[in-house]
Amino acid sequence: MKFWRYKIRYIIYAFYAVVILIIIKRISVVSVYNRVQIENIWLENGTTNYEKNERYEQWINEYVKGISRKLGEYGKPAYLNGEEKIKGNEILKKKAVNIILSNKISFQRKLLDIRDPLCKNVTYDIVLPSVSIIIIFHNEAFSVLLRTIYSVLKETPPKLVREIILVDDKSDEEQLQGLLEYYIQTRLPKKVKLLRLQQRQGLVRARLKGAKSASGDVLMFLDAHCEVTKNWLQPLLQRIKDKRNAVVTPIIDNISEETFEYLYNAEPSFFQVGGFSWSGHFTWINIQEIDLQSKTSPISPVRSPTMAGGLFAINRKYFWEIGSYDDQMDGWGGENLEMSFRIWQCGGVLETIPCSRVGHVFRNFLPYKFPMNKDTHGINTARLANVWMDDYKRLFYLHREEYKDMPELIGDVRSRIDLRERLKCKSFKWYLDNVYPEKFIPDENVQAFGKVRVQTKNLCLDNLQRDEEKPYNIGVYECHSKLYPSQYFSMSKSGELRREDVCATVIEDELLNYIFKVNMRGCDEIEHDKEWILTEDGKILHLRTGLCLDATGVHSKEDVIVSLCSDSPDQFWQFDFYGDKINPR
Ligand SMILES: [Mn+2]
Repeated sequence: MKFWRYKIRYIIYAFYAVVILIIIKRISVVSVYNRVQIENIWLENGTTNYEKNERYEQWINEYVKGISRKLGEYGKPAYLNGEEKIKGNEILKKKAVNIILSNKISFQRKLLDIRDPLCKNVTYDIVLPSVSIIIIFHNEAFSVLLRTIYSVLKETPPKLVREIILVDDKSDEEQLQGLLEYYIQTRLPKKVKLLRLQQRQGLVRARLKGAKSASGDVLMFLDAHCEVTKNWLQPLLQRIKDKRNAVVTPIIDNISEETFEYLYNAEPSFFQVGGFSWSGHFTWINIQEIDLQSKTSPISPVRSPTMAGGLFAINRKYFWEIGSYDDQMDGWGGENLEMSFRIWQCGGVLETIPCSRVGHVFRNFLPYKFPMNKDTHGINTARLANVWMDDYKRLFYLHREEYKDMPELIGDVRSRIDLRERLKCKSFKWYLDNVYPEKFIPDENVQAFGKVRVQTKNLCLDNLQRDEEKPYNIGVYECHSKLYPSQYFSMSKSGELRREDVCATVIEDELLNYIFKVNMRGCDEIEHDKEWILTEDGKILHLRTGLCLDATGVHSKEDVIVSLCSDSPDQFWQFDFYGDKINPR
């Protein structure tokens, strides 16, 4: 008995000793490390370095002094007053982010835990893959970048993070030069690394540079204007550990570029996944019916046809095996759809993981240009269309005719086609059928499509260049000699008179009583009321009202109407094409 009591006591002593040793070691490592780093700075540039050092300290002091402790805490909206408010609005217009406000919000502000409550009961493996977090930036605001880094450091278990690799794509903002380096070396852990590119490379090549120098099991790409939330990384790593070919994204919440409010849907199970438009743009879409049905729990991974591109995690070796990026893509844009199609078509899966949530500052415009104002989004998308979209690229080129059959503009894609062959990737049709069955294909499996012409006149249905983001009325315009997107309509198998995402319904004109017009709105917003009948002789009849599409008395650029069906020649319409195949009537 006594013997055991002694033994326990010694074990406790030994335990204390180990704890104390660990603490001492930590302190000395930190101080030695800090000293070494600062000395490096002194040595860097000869005699002026001491001054520089002072100047940076002063700079940082001023920053810290400017921070207002409670501003923006817990993701609440923050506001400025007086002079600062005016300055903030000015910079918002120029840089698409309120940098004046960002500078006043703590680098380490707290955010709420907004995950689905079910996430709190999930346990993750004790051993998870390590991660290299890659953050590229070009002229990102210093405080926005620092908040991104701090939030990662704060919300991620250190043992999971092999390194944080910052890649500076040749910024010219002054604070991102020496000050940033000094700050990292004196105030951030050693695992935060900074790579400087000597020339502007654009998003793809900057990310590739970061990925090449990474050594973690998993690559986590993160934009430089993000804030991660509680336990954001574990669910992503767990999924990749369980499924090596899963490329995963968090739910991306919106951080307001005006107030830095952390916006999120109060219903935690509501989130969207990625789609695309035929013009080659990323869109947010609701979770598709097939994916809702196969869900086993509100927090299980959800398949996403595409990704927004800024934030995702991927097994590092898999990233290289599956073709990393198309390094001939310049600037910004298109690379996210390229990677999305490639992952799906070549045997991977793309998923949103509901228990991982990251806030991202969505900017209304890109605050910088690329050399020579190059349309990098268009060119990059043409590259991916040629490699991955097979015949469906026709729908992209409808929107971007200028790049059709123009290899001298878009560059050589041979190596990417070789990659597709080497990996034995599936067709784009397979992708549409299996991954994105809800994507509307305007010229397949439809009753009719193309321009819709009044049989007796040279007038065609036309969206009159109206904003398709909100409901609008369609009108008529002189028929173009070619099929342009503004005059492209389809009559779907289920009787929708529609365009890519918007469907026609009938409304009474607000000003003119008893005049009915054709209103376009999101097809999934209207459940009933979007059914039309295409008659043998060419009338287009709205089922609920029994009224017919009519151009009587309507001139070019005016709204088209629906009225009582009659034999008026202005109620007979002709589509360019009927049936599945392109065979003019
Ligand atoms: Mn972004």
